[in-house]
Order: sequence, then C-alpha cells, then structure tokens
Amino acid sequence: MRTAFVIKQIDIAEPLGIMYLSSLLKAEAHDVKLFSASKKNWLSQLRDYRPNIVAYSVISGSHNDYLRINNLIRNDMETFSVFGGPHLTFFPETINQRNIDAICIGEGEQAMVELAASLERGSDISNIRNLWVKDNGSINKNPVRPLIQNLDDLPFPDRELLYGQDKYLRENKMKRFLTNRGCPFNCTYCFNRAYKEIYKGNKIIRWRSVENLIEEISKVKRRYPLELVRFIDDIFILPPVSWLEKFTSLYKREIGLPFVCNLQVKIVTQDKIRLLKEAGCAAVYMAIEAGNDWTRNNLLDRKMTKKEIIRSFNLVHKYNIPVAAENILGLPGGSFDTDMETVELNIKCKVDNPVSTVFQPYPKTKLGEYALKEGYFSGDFDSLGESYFGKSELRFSSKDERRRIENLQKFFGLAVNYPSLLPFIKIITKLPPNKIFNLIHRIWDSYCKRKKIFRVKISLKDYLLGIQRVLRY
Ligand code: B12
Ligand code: SF4
Repeated sequence: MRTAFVIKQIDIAEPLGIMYLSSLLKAEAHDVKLFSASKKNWLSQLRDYRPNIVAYSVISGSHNDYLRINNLIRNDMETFSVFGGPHLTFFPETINQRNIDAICIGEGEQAMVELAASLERGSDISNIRNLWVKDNGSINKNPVRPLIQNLDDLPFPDRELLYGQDKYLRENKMKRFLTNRGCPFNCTYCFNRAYKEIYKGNKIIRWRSVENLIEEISKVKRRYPLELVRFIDDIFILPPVSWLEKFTSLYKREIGLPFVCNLQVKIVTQDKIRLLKEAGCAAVYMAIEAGNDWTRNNLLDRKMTKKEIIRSFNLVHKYNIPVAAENILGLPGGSFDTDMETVELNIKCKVDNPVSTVFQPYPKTKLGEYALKEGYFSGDFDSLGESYFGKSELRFSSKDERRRIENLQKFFGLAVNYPSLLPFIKIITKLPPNKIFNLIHRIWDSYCKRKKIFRVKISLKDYLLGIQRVLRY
C-alpha cells in the first residue's frame, strides 16, 4: 500500500506521531511518503505517487486547513482519506465532513497498520478498533483498543521520512524524543483530562526502558547532527527515581549531550534535580500558569501553593539549571490586575525565559466549556486561530481591559526579566496593539531561548529560518 502523509507545512518540531506510524507501516512492507502542502508542485507530486491512502495528523486550530487540503486532493484523485491526531480524538464527528473515509481516535499505531493491511487485502475495514469508518451512508463507531503498555514494542520513529526532505530539521542540532506517554494531572485547560475519559480503565502513564531510549538517541546521534536533546514528554520525570538513576548513568556514558526537558512543580524533588543535573540537563520548562491563588487552584485545578512553586524553582536554580516557565494570560473572569500577579510570581521565581500565551477556550476542555457556560465566550469556536500568541476571544470588563491583557502578553518576558520596567509597561499596555509590540515579544523571547534555554550554536541563516517558522504561530 502506498500511504501519503500530507502535512500543511513542515514545522519547527518533528511530527513524531506521523513518524511512529510511518515506521510501523514500513515494517509491514508498505510504502510511505510525506508531502508538505506548502511546497511547490506538491499536488502533482502526490498525483505521481498515486497514494492508496492519504493520511493526516491534525491538531485543533488547523483542522479547517486540513479539510481544505483533503478536498483539494479528492477533487484531483481517487484515494482513501484517513484523519487522526488530537483533533480527531476529541472531535471524531469531523468524519461527517465530505471526502473523509475514516478517522482515528487515540493511539493510532495498530489501527493504521490494520487499516493498510485490510485495504490491501480488500477485506472489511468497518470493525477496526480506534476507527470510525464511513460505511454506505452510515458511520461505524468502533471502540478504542487498550493503550500500548510496553512502549519498547514500538519501532523508533521514522526520522528519514522527515529529515530526508527537510534540510532545516535534519541539520538542526536539537532533535526531539519521547520517553513516556500520559500525564497524571487534570488541569482544566488541557486535553489530557478528556483523554483519560476516553481511556478509562487503562494504565495511562507508561514509559520506555532507559536502554530503549538510549538506543534511539545513539542511532540518531550517529546518523544526524545532534548537540542538544529535547525531551518533549508532558513531564519528563514521571517514572520512579530508579528510572532516573539508570538514565543518568547510561545517558552520561552513552550520549553525553546536554538536554532540555519538561518538569512539573508538584513532582520536583532535590534527588530528581540532582540526578537531572548530573545527567547533563541544560534547562527545563516548568509551568506557573497563573499567579492568583484562586485562579490557579480553582479555575485551572493546578492544586499548588505559591510556596510550593517558589520552592521548586529555587531547587532548580540551586543546581544552576535555567528555567523557562509557561503562563496563561486572559483567563475567564480574569483581569489585567490578576495577570500582573502572574508577572509578580514569575519575578519571585526568577524565571529565565518567561513564556506567556493568551487563553484560547478550546472546546472539550473543562475550562473552554466553563468560559462558554459563564458567558465569557460567544461559542464561535471557528474564531479561535492556530496561534495562542495573538488575541483573546473572551469578554472582559471592557474592551480596554482586553487590549491591556493582550498587550501585556507581548511585554511579559521583559516585565519579568526587568521588573524596573513595570511602571512603563503598565502605561504602554494602554496603547492600541501593533506590530512593533509583536516584534518586541518575538525578539525578546527568541533571545532568551537562544541564550538561556536552547544553547546550541547555529548559523545566522538557520536562526532566521527558525524565526520564520516560529512566526507562523
Ligand atoms: C510537540 C507538540 C507540538 C509541536 C509540534 C506538533 C506536531 N505536529 O506534532 C508544536 C510546537 C508545533 C505544537 C503546536 C501546538 N500545539 Co501541541 N503538542 C505537542 C505535544 C507536546 C507532543 C506531540 C507529540 O509528538 N506527541 C506524541 C505522539 C506519539 O502522539 P500524537 O502526535 O498524538 O500521535 C498519536 C495519535 O494522535 C495518533 N495519530 C496522530 N496522527 C495520526 C494520523 C492518522 C492517520 C492516524 C490513524 C493516527 C494518528 O497516533 C499517534 C501515535 O499513537 C502534544 C502533547 C502530547 N503529549 O501529545 C501537544 C498537543 C498536541 N498540542 C496541542 C495544542 C493545543 C497545540 C496548539 C494548538 C497550541 C496553540 N494554541 O498554539 C499548537 C497548534 C499548532 C497547529 N495547529 O498545528 C494539544 C492538542 C489538542 C487538540 N485538540 O488538538 C496537545 C495534545 C497538548 C495538550 N495536552 O493539550 N505542539
Ligand atoms: S500537567 Fe501539563 S500535560 Fe498534565 S494535565 Fe496539566 S497541562 Fe496537561
């Protein structure tokens, strides 16, 4: 079977989901190619490939673009269209759109392999678990199969699929890896909560063995440029300390490269940070999200005190590890003043790279539904763009209030890193939003990332190319 994964554009990050699926399909002797719909002549190249299956991996926000791309393809050729990824997991009813033959809910590895094999054999596809399949005007809604428990059973992601055609990501000295799947927390703005509902009764948190992880990184290191490892798990230190101990000794010996990972305030301990440092941790991401206690604990369900947050940041600083912290501004019922509390808490935590976004009320998240129910949001989900750096779609006490919050997001990093600028920033946020504010935000954020978080030497050309890709968000 010839399977074409079509993506809107090749991004700043490897689409690991697609790369896992590709490895499995290739292991079953299927042919797989990746097409980027932003490249010249992509459609005629796809036509020449004559795909039996076109497959899309979709995140909410870009779903309309993917529907458009699929329609374009289907107007041009006869093929089988299957959609998967987080958007379809939470919005499977997308299958009702024309030209979609099947959608996949949740983990897609086994479902995709089964689909390709069945289509090849010409056998029935209507009962494949994880898939909703169109069948003569009706839709077969199959249940999900259990989550893959032994992640070591999976082949390594097919990097050549991407690096073979994207010089920027191939040459990029930072490459991304996954060590575990699942998150034990239930933040109201995050889709993990809904994921657990779908997979009720399953063991959600799973991790790879250290040996399996090290083998993948070693292979990548031998084959491609690699100077900085980026672990993109929701939380890196989820497995028990014994896993981290083993990781530390093997990683130091076999890989010996700096790495960046994501932590969570509640699970930071002195032992874990000491081990991370010893292993070569160069920087971490650790979210604060909101400075106001009620907002953080009741609205976001983060269940952490200011004291705990400051303690975890101090621990990380104690080991000289720079920290980037994510924050959400413009939350439902919030104000410029509550967002200033977030600035203040970031200052207290001495955050090296303060990252802030403007809240987007995604449907199927508890907080998105709350914003709708309480009248903070009109319910026009199509108004939500792909980016969370831009504007807010929520109602605040006045338009001026909303504008100040949106502007604060642009000056957030500077406000945290240079608190003496605060009086000036409070005034400037009253001005109309403009491109210069956006530019200041981008420049400061990428400066902090380059200098403090992702410290790898890159050429000016690659730096500018990276910025160009980031600017799409
Ligand atoms: C890395 C990452 C990014 C990267 C790269 C995204 C990418 N293309 O992979 C960047 C920085 C670009 C990014 C951006 C955004 N992200 Co993001 N991101 C992630 C993150 C941390 C890891 C993704 C990953 O590699 N997962 C591991 C792989 C193995 O899982 P997977 O991709 O889901 O694929 C599996 C299944 O979904 C399925 N599958 C996937 N594709 C397909 C296709 C077919 C045909 C089939 C059959 C199956 C299938 O099978 C795969 C293997 O099991 C996830 C969190 C997470 N833990 O997944 C969030 C996550 C995907 N992001 C999310 C969001 C909200 C965003 C943003 C919208 C944020 C924003 N507001 O700007 C943007 C949107 C960009 C866009 N619209 O394209 C949400 C998505 C929720 C949703 N409803 O779509 C997630 C789930 C975070 C969360 N918990 O809320 N993100
Ligand atoms: S800790 Fe992170 S990944 Fe886990 S539920 Fe909260 S926001 Fe989502």
